[in-house]
Amino acid sequence: MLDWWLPENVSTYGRDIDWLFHLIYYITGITAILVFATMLAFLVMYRDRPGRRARYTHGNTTLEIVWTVVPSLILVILTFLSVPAWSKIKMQAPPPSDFVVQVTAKQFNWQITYPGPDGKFGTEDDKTLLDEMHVPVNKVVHVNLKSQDVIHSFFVPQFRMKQDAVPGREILQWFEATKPGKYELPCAELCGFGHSGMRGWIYVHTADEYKKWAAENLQAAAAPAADKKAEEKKDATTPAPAAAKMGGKAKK
Ligand SMILES: [Cu+2]
Repeated sequence: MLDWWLPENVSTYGRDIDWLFHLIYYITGITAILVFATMLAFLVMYRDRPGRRARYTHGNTTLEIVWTVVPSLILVILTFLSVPAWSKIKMQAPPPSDFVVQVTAKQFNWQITYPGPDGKFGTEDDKTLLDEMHVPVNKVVHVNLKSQDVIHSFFVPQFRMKQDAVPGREILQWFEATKPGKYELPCAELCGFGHSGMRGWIYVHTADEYKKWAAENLQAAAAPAADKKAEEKKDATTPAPAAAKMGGKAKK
């Protein structure tokens, strides 16, 4: 019912988050309405009228116990209800995957590093992109999150995923996107003067499109610009695939 104002969910665990979000929203919304209605009723009922004298009251112990115990119980129940989603997304080991990307946050960019053809990070053939990540759809992606300077926050609203990047730590976060598209990756932690401009994009491709993109942008052979130009000439007659149009700003 409230879905119209949340960004579209395109993540496997998004429903678990949305369900909790809506539950908490309804509970706090109904509570707010009850509190304000009572307050308005009391304003009218106990307004000043000629001949009416103020009455001194010591309060009502039963009522005070009730309005302390009930909200406490609700909070405890909400905690227990959120445990499954929290442990699935943050506590348990993520679903196994051979797709690992390194994300290093810095003022004010996301540096996305792919291991390159050898599948290992920290080697010559690593490929680093600035502010863009490309992943296949329906694939568990492991993100190794680091920060070069201050605390940043890796946030993809459509994935219902948010994780702080903390200097000195390497934090493993994961997601599985369920729909191809281009999704915003803003920094959700006030990290300095350029914070508001710190954003990247996550391109979720179909399996085929991703293969094409990876072949063009991640393979060692993809680097020389001269080869690329020759290829473009060859391909000039056929329409360029969507993945190629999205392109990659390779850093090295
Ligand atoms: Cu930031």
